[in-house]
Amino acid sequence: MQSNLQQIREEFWSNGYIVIENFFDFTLMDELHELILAQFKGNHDSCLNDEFATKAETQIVPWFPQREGVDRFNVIDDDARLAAITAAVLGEGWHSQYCMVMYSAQGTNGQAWHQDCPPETKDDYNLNRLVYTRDIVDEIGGQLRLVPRTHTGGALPAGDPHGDFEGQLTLYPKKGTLVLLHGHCWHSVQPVHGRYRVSTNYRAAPANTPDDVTDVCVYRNMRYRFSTKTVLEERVAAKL
Ligand SMILES: O=C(O)CCC(=O)C(=O)O
Ligand SMILES: [Fe+2]
Repeated sequence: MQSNLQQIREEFWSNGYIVIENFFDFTLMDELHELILAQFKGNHDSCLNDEFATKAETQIVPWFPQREGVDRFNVIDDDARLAAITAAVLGEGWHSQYCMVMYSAQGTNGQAWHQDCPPETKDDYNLNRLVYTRDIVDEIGGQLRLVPRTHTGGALPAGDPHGDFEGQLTLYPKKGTLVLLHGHCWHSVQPVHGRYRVSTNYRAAPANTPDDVTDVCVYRNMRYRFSTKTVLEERVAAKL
């Protein structure tokens, strides 16, 4: 393996995430961004139900462009550099799951702290390959927060859905930045007070990972199953 890929693999597995700036060129980011804006123009209906949004303190509108034949989004899947990095991190036999654009309108609360899938089965996890088509800045909000090294730290503690953690980092990915983030690593998205915020996630998984690995998401106040829209477990912080 080339030494830069080796380095990426080591950093990812040590911290649970890695940020690579200027990975995608601006022309491509602008092109994808225009397609995203065209999709969301006046159309903010979410397929996630309101009960979920309220309880999870998470307000995003997901869009799966490739499922609707918007093939231009394949360009990232077809990027040989990204494939090489993904193989370095996940090992041979990895596969891509889906591309999901996440749109947050002005005045929405982002995403509460979560793990994309339960950490108890440590070998079953998703890899978030996050692409940012515009800079994430304080004026807009929607900063990405995470707690380094928690990909091996077990379940997110029950508690305040948006509350602070010791050691948390706030990331400001820029246009063209690639963030790789382990699905078990604790992460959240800050509220959006500017016009809107978008990110695009090309999720991938190692060989032999069940297709529905991200069906159950772990929040600080519950575990939620998306396919049946049910709360699997209410979680309450232990009193001190
Ligand atoms: O939009 C982001 O920056 C992170 C979104 C997220 O939590 C995810 O894709 O799992
Ligand atoms: Fe997530």
